[in-house]
Amino acid sequence: MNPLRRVRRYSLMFFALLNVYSLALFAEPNENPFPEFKLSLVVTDLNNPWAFVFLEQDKLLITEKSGRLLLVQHGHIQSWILGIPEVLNQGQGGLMDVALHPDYQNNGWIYLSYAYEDDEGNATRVIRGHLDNYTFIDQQIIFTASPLKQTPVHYGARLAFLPDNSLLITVGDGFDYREEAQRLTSQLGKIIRVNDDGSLPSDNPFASHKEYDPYIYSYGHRNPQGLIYDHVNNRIIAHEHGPTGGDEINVIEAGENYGWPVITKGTDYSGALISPYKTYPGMRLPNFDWTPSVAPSSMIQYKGAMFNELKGDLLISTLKSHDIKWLQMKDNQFIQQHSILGHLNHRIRDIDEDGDGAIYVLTDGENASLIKLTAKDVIVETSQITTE
Ligand SMILES: [Ca+2]
Repeated sequence: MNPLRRVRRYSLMFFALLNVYSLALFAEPNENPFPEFKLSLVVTDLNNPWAFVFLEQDKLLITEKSGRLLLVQHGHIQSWILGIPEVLNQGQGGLMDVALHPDYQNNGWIYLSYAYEDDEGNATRVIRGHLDNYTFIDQQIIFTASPLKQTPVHYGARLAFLPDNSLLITVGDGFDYREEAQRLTSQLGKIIRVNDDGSLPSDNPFASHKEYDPYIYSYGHRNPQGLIYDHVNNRIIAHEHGPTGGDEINVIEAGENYGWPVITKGTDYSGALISPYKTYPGMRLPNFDWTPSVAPSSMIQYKGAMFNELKGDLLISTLKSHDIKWLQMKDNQFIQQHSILGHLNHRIRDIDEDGDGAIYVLTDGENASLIKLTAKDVIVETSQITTE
């Protein structure tokens, strides 16, 4: 047997055992109230994946940092998509998020974010295009963050559409450029809002300020990589990586300042204080904070019917704490969190749900997998589990 086959067979056994373990774990009385579920493997052998999106039930696109966009159907990689522009695959950068236009069924627009590089530096860039069989065509550049930076880290790069079809894009502070997060002339450390074709929305908060960057929607961010529109409470929610401690969830409002690097509950990686301030006039405090850090990587608001107990709550994937945080909401407030999947001991990069409400999580790094969580009483088709 070749070594790869052996590894894959082992990993299947591994997950089969985990499946039993997770059921046993949640059978304990007074334990985690997360509903019982089963795990199955959808795709294995992914190489540093970053995000995925469902084109339809059982058909999805997965990005890999190297620049590959994979089309996966019924648990098998059908092809990788041709025509994806060259990406800067270095540090935290590469091909990153993938999102569908809210009217994708009619217009077919697919949006990608990635680390763009030219002779002068690098930036978070967003493009859109159409899928024509296995080729990405009709490409248009929607956004390129300015100014260019030299560090291959803190890109943000998460995409989310608002109900008016405008697009929010997170842009990180570039790490070495953290003071830029407070400058309204720079797009670093910001949440950006553009129309779906990349043009400027006339109702952006700084659209009429000649001296400010009109694409800025909110500022004072570090490296936000979770971004959703909360359809229950009609608001925007983002999370961002803090330094050491100080990971945050913020309710985002137009034109507001979220404090970085003037106020933070975190400290620098060296242990040094970033700022003497914990509060500052005109700067928003986080709605929820993780200290020590969990390294939140992505987020959904659960909508499906499969796990009714989760409806309207946030599910947040984490890298550092190797789990999914279930953040319960009540009357606009974030009231309590529970953790699941910690026993897998994997960094988790992305999370989403399918049309049935099954939850999918994407592990991080080399030899990564897409794993499906199904409610205990739902029959899992074994054909969806990738075997030899
Ligand atoms: Ca903050």
